[in-house]
Amino acid sequence: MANSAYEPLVKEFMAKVIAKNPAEVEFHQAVEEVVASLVPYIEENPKYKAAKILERMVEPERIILFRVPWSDDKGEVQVNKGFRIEMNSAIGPYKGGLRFHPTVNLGILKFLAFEQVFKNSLTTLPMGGGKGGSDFDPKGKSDNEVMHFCQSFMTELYRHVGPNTDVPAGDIGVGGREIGYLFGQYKRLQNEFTGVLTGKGREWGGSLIRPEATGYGATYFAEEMLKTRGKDLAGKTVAISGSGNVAQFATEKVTELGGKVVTLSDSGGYIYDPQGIDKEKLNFVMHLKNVKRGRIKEYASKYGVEYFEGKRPWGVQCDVAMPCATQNEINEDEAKILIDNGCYVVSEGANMPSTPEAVDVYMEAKILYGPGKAANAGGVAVSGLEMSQNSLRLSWTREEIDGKLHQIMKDIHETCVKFGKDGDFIDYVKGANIGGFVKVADAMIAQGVV
Ligand code: NDP
Ligand code: 2IT
Repeated sequence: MANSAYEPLVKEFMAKVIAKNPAEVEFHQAVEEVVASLVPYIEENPKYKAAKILERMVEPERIILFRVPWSDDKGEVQVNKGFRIEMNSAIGPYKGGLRFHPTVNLGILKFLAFEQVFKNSLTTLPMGGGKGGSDFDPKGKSDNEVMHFCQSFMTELYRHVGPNTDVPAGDIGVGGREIGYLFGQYKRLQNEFTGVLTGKGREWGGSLIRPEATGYGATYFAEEMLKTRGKDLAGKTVAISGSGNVAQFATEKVTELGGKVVTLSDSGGYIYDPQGIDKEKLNFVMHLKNVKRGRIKEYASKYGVEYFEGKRPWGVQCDVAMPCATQNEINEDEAKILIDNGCYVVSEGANMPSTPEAVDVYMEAKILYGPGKAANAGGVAVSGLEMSQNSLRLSWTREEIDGKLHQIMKDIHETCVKFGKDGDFIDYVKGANIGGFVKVADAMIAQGVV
């Protein structure tokens, strides 16, 4: 992926990162992609080299690791790992989600925290980057167990976070229910009602449109990319993976803009509905996933469509693909199949869903490829707006927030074009990486060696 003249520099930098952070493969992957974009830019702007900005950016400012003991409904003691990566606070308090999933480990959270720094900078709002979570699996747990886990998690985390220090939010396995339990425990321990988390309920400091923001934002980003070719989403066939928060609201917005969403998935497999997942069917999915906490397979029996067990949806015919589940969910072969089937837009709702080899396939085919740190920045952008509303002790209307979200996604697209345009082709990876880097790097230089 690196410009060949700079490859030795990228390799040399990566050798050090790998030696210092062994076994953190997702972190290496995320860093390498960014470094490949940034090395040429830094060579042209030696002030960043002299200040060792990249070397500093790959080292988290602070990592908090802790034990999370809790007891389940049978009274049995359970122990999980707790993490918070405070990656970079050059342009604002640490900001980023919490992920509760059995696969969570240090390398995965460091990749997410690293990406978050660039993403948050791209939103134009004053937020640094962080990420956290646990290897706790909310699946199959009762509400009572989830509450006890969240209370234990916050009993340690509360001393490290705060509205001007570090403001967590949701991610995989952390939605409105978990944010509620975490907030309740923070308030109790700190004796303070404050904007320490985003994604809160509307009645207690949450922002309208925050649940919708990531999926809506990734759809607005797809629409902006399409516009560069004089097109829009109307009449387009869209393959979406996942069926959680991001996938649900991407489906809603794509459908509203006239597109037809034909797939959704979960870790069990995917459903293919060639008629399209309309409003009524989406309501069924929302109830199934958010209330019943069931499996996407049930959609197939309810609507008489096909379910593909253990498979991902990238083999279907589509114009647009929106991976909205997890990292590395599109590999090289799947990227080739997508393109062979006519797909020419990939807008990533998930973080790093495409492997580096898949990204190479997109670049080679010169499709419209919006990487996660640009395309899914709408979620954290509205988190930033939630923080502003909490500070002002005011709430803005749905229309105001959706309008601001839409404008932010247009601005992020514009930034990607500014830094990534290469003749007729827009390299959104390069654009997002350089566009996200500059503000953070300049702030770091201004603040001295810290
Ligand atoms: P949810 O927990 O609401 O949904 C996650 C979905 O992805 C579920 O359908 C889940 O299936 C599926 N999934 C998760 N892990 C895997 C896996 N290892 N293999 C296959 N399927 C998997 O999470 P979100 O919708 O919030 O997050 C989805 C993605 O979007 C993540 O990459 C997240 O980092 C990213 N993101 C989220 C933002 C937000 O605001 N929530 C903001 C920006 C990015 P199952 O239920 O079977 O596990
Ligand atoms: O990956 C992400 O941007 C998120 N999970 C949302 C972070 C946030 O603070 O809203």
